[in-house]
Amino acid sequence: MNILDLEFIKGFIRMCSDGFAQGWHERNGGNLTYRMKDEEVKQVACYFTNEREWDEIGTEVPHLAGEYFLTTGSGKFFRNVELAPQENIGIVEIDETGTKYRVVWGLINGAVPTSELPSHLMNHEVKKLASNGKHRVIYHCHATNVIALTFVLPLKDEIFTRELWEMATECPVVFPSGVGVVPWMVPGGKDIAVATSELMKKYDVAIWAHHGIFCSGENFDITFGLAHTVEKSAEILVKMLSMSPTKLQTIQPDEFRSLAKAFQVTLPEEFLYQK
Ligand code: 2HA
Ligand code: ZN
Repeated sequence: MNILDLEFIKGFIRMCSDGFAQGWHERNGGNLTYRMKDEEVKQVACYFTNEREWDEIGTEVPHLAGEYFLTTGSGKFFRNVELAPQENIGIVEIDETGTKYRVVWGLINGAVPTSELPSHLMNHEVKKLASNGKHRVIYHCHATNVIALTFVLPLKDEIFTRELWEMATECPVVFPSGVGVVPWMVPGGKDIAVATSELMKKYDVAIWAHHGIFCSGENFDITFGLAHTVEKSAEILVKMLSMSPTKLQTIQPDEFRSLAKAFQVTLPEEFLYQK
């Protein structure tokens, strides 16, 4: 068996390539992590090495103690993942205290996990607990139109959620809980990790002002599809605002309520305000 033939590794690599093809991963932009299933850990354990040192995560994630994650590497380019997986991605093990990690596979030649590891792990912890273990994927990308909107819309959850919902009928069905907005912050550290994980208790998507999308989901399809849907909606809004500062018509609050009923989703009333 070749480790690269395993479905979860193939799915991870495909998501990196798909994200690059969308134009969301210039240079080393963006990062992806996947919380492995127990049976997947067993399948690949024979490839693991214990030679690498334990390192500080930079935050505490006690509910992830003993878990294994597939992760993109710090400074690595998404466009290279498919060509040389072992150099650009790797598997990390979390220690029993939830404060340290070590690389057990991949990330060869001394490479290290994504600089956003604290944000990824804190959000994995929040989403694991909130979803009863179902959420496994955390994805960060530099989606162009979402970033553009953070210069012209007020950085408020209710504004971004409502504007994105209005741009495409499927949006409230794809992200019924809405989107959160994190003000501009220094990337890579504990502060942005804490701010994002607070929002992710409520949402599956957080928008980092002037930076990109941060989102969570059960599998690669759902998580990529979520980022794709948010960015598509943002693109429509950018086009609309380029044509006119105002809308001649749009989807109304009562129409969202009918949509929610028909598609059996709950849309929080806080986003269905009268304008
Ligand atoms: O360069 O996207 O947020 C990786 C990043 C940091
Ligand atoms: Zn980034």
